[in-house]
Amino acid sequence: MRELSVKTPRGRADSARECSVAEAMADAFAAEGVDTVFALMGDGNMHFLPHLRRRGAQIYNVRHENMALAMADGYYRVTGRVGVCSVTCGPGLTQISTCLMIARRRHSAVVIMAGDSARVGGYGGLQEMDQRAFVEASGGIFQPVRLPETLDQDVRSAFHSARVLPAPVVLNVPIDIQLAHMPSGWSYAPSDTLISACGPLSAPVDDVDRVVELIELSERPVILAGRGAMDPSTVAALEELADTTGALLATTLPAKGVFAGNPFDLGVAGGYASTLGFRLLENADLIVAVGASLSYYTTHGDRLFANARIVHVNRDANALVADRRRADAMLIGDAAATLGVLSERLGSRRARAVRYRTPEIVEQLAHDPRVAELELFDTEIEADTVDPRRLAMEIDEALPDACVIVSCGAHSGSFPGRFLTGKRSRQFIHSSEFGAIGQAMSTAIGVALAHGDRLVVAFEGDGAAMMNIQELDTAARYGARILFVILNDEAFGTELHRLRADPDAYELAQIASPDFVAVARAFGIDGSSVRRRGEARTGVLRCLNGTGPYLLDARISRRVVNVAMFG
Ligand SMILES: Cc1ncc(C[n+]2csc(CCOP(=O)(O)OP(=O)(O)O)c2C)c(N)n1
Ligand SMILES: [Mg+2]
Repeated sequence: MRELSVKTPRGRADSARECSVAEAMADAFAAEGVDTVFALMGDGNMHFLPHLRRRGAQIYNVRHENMALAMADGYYRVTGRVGVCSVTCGPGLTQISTCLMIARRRHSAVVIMAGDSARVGGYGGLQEMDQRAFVEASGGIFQPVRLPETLDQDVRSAFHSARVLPAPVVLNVPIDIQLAHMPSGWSYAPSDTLISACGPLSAPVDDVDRVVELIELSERPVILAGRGAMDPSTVAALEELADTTGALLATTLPAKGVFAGNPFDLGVAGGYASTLGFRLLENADLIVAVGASLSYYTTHGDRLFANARIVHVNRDANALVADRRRADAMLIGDAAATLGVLSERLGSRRARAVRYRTPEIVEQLAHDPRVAELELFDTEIEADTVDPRRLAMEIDEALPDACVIVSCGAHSGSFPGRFLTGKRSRQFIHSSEFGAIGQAMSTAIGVALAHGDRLVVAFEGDGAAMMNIQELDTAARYGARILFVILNDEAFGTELHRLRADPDAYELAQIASPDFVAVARAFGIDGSSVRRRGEARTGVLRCLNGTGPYLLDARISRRVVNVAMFG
């Protein structure tokens, strides 16, 4: 006798009916609010996914497991909701190792439902392996479903860990457990019922007073906003704090644009800083980093802030551990609440508000830094290619302010990073954590499928594009609203520029690329190539007039060198 499962108003799932563990697990996922899953099917998850689909979830069939995880990660990054993907056992799981490590480094909340071989027997052990060892070596948290009786605890624990750490969690479910019967009368309470609501956390007043003292001593303070300080009220509080302390403003790459239009904004800190921004950051004597972990990228491999005192405002007391940074003071608390106390303690001691805002610096900041950057390499470029800096600027002008930019790493990734302008309504997602290439297009698909209303623009090098080109098919099938821009120098540009002095090596780094427009068309995606000025703009407008994905194959010059990498 089968009864329908019941979802209570709090999302709790209960069932008195007979069902398999796979089916009950689908109830549990639905109770967690999972309505989107990026998946590639096999023995290990084919008993589960149809049940979840019957409960209303959208299952996106993806072409490679690693990219299913990249999409779930992209989904998390724009929604803040746990991203979910699903892979089969053995070879399905081993495909995801790179994106698992990336999700760990990004602190992304993702749950990966992975099948595992039956504990006894099953295809003579064909796909058996030590999945725990593999997951843990790849940076994932391993959460097994141990027994039907522990399903509720195990699933809840997976979602809870993903959310609070945040981190990628592999929910590992042996096939024989999936097919077993659930004990009658089971119930599921979702992970958010474990987290009791608590008010905003503010740092202790003594710690705040120490920071007031450091601000008082400073001549050239900079307030740096990171991913944890992007909500508009925190941004407003930071701008006010900067006004009253004479500080300049800067952001990490993910927070690029949150201070757009503020005359004291020096832009992004790190390798993608403008020349002026870099100099101002090098000369700063105090950095107040709010919701920013001062990573390798932000400090440009520790080359920035060497002479500055460092104050951290971060909710996470562990924010510094991973990135080896010292802190002269640390305020552990929510940005908005802590800034409120800081502003109160600063009180009337606000007279010296000029500090880093000398007339000379304010005048320099008024100029578009990209103009000076263009002069750095005023070089003749090859016929039928475009300057990647001007390409980014041309695309920038044609794009609406409110869009999401997903950029690659490698040599060409710096051009969108430096030459697209930040806007308050524009979000930047960088995809090269763990130094891995081949992520941007797939991350962008997860972003677009989560966020149908805003155009997503994905920048990917030609070499990286060939690592996830099959996902153009996924973008086409689901009509993802993405402008793919291939930064095509027909080379592993990073290596090419490094090896320039060695003719053999230089040749080895050159790889002729396919006609990406023809490839896109074969997948059902419209596109055009860019070999001259103006063609990018036409392509963007065609994309904006359409409804689905569009691809630009931009043949970029090899003569324009990324100063962040080789300057
Ligand atoms: C997964 C992975 N494989 C290889 C590398 C080494 N690598 C770094 S940059 C690069 C070149 C990538 O070429 P492309 O995407 O065309 O970007 P470009 O450097 O030309 O801008 C390679 C192969 C890497 N970082 N990650
Ligand atoms: Mg290339």
